[in-house]
Amino acid sequence: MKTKELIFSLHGNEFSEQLTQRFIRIYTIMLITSVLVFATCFTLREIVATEETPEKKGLEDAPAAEILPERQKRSRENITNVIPNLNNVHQRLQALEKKLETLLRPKYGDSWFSSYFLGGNGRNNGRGIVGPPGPPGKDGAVGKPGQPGKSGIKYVRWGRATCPSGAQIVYKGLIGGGYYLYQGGGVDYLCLPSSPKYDKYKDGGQNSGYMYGAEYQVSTFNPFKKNLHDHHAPCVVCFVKSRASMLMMPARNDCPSGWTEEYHGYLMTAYHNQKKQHNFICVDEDAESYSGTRAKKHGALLYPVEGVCNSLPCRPYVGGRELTCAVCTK
Ligand SMILES: [Ca+2]
Repeated sequence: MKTKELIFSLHGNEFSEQLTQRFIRIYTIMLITSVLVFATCFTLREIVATEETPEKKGLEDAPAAEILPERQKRSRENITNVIPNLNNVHQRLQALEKKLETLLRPKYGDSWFSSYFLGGNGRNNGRGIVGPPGPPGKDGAVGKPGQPGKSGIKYVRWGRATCPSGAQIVYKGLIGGGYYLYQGGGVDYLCLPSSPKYDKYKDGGQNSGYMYGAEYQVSTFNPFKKNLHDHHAPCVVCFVKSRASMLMMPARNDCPSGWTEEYHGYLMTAYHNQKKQHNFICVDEDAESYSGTRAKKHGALLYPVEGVCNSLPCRPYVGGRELTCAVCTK
């Protein structure tokens, strides 16, 4: 396919429209130029005609030696008179050019005149120069509310089998831990469910890790409302849907500002001089017995926790005083 046919096939009507507009502009400028040239010629003719009136006839009768210098003098005068007229025409042409340039500048750029007659450089596929970006648009409408976020927090209420108001029971059971005379095994107290489910197993001891039920050891001092010495300790896992964080506050029986108290009670852990180590847990101040009867099996043990001076600042801490605790959510 020839180049011209290719151009027409690519641009179609748009190319034809641009060609027609350019032709009209060329025709307009040629017309204006013709009028100006005609006006100039007419002016020159009038000047020449003026020179040929009575004064010219008088010269015909004069001797040839006098006619030649006189004609040279008058020619110089004519030229001197024509120059201001030509300057006037030139100024008008410049004014017209400026007006056209002002009208066509947005489409053809700063050098429209040279581009117009010598051809543009074809930037942007002949579509003109891209203008500056417009101002930002208005803000859009507010979107629909999103889906409720997933939140909630769980905690263990040690020493109780029911959850506080506003919390759901996940499951309940009894506190388990390692044997109080063994060094090995885990150190965490666990809230074991009341009904275990087994998969593969082999009954009988195979020298494994061991899990024991936990008993309160409060014979020397019982901070609870009931006498729970040697009783198995219950526990319950609670879930609060409306809050997302949990804090176990040691040495305080209340919660920081902005936090909701779930329960408060006393810190408990393993005996300080026995081999078994355990973590500290917060047992409810109104702790209960798991089975209702005294067990005295001495598996995992739970002792109150006393502060010790010389390492803790006394005061405000008091040596030998049982430490409180609180479980808080937010
Ligand atoms: Ca004490």
